[in-house]
Amino acid sequence: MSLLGKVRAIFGRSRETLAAVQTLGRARKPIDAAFWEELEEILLQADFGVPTTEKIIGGLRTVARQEAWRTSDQAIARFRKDVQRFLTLPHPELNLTRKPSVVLVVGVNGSGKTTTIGKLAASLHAQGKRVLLVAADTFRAASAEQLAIWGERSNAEVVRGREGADPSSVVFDGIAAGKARGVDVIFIDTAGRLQTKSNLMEELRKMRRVIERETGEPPAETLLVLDGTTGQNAVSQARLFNEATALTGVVMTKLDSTAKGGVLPAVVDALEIPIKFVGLGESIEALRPFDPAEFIDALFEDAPESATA
Ligand SMILES: Nc1nc2c(ncn2[C@@H]2O[C@H](COP(=O)(O)OP(=O)(O)OP(=O)(O)O)[C@@H](O)[C@H]2O)c(=O)[nH]1
Ligand SMILES: [Mg+2]
Repeated sequence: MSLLGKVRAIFGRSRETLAAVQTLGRARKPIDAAFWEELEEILLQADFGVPTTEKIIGGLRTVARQEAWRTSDQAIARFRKDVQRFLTLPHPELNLTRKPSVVLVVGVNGSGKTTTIGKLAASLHAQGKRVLLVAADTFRAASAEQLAIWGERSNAEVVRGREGADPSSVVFDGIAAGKARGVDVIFIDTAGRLQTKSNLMEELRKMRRVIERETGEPPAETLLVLDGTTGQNAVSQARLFNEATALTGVVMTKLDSTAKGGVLPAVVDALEIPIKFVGLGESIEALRPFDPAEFIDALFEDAPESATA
């Protein structure tokens, strides 16, 4: 199967919910109250969430009135374009122009931070960059070990701190080592934390301040790693991590599991920060730059015709 085909197959799992949108379009139903209700129901099921669903449907209803649409296929064609436009924000690629560029990686427990760093490090190494991984997760000894394994796989260097050390001191050491060695990119791996624990969020602010002080600038990138299968809680995570750390991008992982597609537009709508990468599996190559057009095509393409019969 081609890589694009594979991406389609993977994203396509979200279709189990979103295929219903396609079916609704194909049915060429009259555009009436029942139609809008049905569309709303489907979007809520697909994890778009209430605010994003209302925004999308509100916009569609206005255009439907203005352009005197008669049947659902017209509304659904426009819906597809609207969602793609929604997902398209400026600067979807990593901004790594400084030397060194510091990338701070944050998120809740188990969202995929360490794995994503490993995958990104491998891809940057392949592009000829010298990469350093900093294990600022000093909470568990096993996590520095896990990062070290990713360092070996991706040909990146690793700096770790003592177990229980202040994460900010490890960040300080990591940046000093990165500067001394002349690396291009420094990834800071942080411990997973609940977005509602204010002391842990304060710890992230402190790491951010150390980065600013030691490099003269905020992190080149602050990436929030979200588990795509967590549904609407991802929106709360996005908001609170953004308040604490001024995010520049989101990585949505585990889209190969049973993620519902709507969480991507919901997060982008809440933050107005681009999704930069999507995780499509556990292996080193299973990370892709996020392409809204590809995502939308995958969601809607090959939706089973038979569903309308
Ligand atoms: N299926 C799938 N699994 C993933 C993906 N990304 C990460 N994982 C798995 O999710 C689990 C947690 O990943 P980690 O990278 O350890 O997550 P973390 O955010 O660093 O976790 P903590 O440091 O404990 O907070 C591991 O088993 C990974 O292999 C993905 O895109 N797809
Ligand atoms: Mg980790």
